[in-house]
Amino acid sequence: PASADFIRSLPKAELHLHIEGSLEPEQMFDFARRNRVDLPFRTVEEVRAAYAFTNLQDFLDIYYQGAQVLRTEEDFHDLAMAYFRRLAADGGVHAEISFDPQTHTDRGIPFQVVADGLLAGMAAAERELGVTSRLILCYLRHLDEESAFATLRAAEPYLDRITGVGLDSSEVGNPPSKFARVFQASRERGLKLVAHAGEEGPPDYVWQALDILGVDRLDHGNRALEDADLTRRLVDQGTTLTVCPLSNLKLCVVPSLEAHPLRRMLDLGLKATVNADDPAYFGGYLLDNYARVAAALGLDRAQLARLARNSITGSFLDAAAQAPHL
Ligand code: ES4
Ligand code: ZN
Repeated sequence: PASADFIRSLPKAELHLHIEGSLEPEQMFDFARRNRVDLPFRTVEEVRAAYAFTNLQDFLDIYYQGAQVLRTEEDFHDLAMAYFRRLAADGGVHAEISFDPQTHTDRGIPFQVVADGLLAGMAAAERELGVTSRLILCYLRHLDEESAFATLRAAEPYLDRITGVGLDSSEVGNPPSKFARVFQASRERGLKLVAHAGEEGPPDYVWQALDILGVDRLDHGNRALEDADLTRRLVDQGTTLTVCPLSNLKLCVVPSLEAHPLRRMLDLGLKATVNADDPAYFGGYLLDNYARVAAALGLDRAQLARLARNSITGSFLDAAAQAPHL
């Protein structure tokens, strides 16, 4: 089996990472203390014990609660920098990190505080670690389209520093079609488009992400495999799928890592990548995701190198910035 050292040595980009999902319990207590926020937990062990999810909504409830400790620009800077240090240790060279502005603006934290803090952390990571990054603004799909439009307006002064928009949160009952207009407006502003689809939602939601939103990349996409025509479309189009093995395991999207469709995706010719999603909640960062799914599925070095290469070519870096990693 491929060793962790081999995987670490591959230049890799992380394309599906919610920065709020990198908040470790220890950090949650640090931020709560310095911001004088009350937590419903007394110890790190109590927090970890609460991370026993069986579906997406159970996870989201605790993830939004954890984010309440994030209040200042410094918090967002420190959160991002801690993530980039772990990425660099895993042999990551680039990350396209998502953030959920509405989770913060809805509790009175200005968009600027969040964006300035994250952008400062991204600049520090490039300077100190040599890790490049891009920022993806995610609309929360359980909220309405008007709230997404308000978020796009708040982001207006930052659009030169935001690479794309995404769609996350509770999938079932909130189809991509609900956000057709705000995605069109986002595209008109020159933003790249991604969306979570086919994590818990049906293949029809993946069709909608392609045909109605016109996404440049698909987050998850697992359930696309239930539809042969859809699978062929994704192969023919060369759509990058940002797959998250440990997330899928924790949220019971798959019954075991041995049953994960990643190997099948590669065999079908889909452009799959490996990502951590919400590493503090799902039990592993980028290298853990590669190593554990590789062990469970018996992936060989060529398949791992393919996954790493897909992450570079599937990134929103231009060809000149990708070249050193290929
Ligand atoms: C998420 Cl795993 C996942 N799915 C949908 N929305 C999310 N937000 C953060 N993690
Ligand atoms: Zn996600």
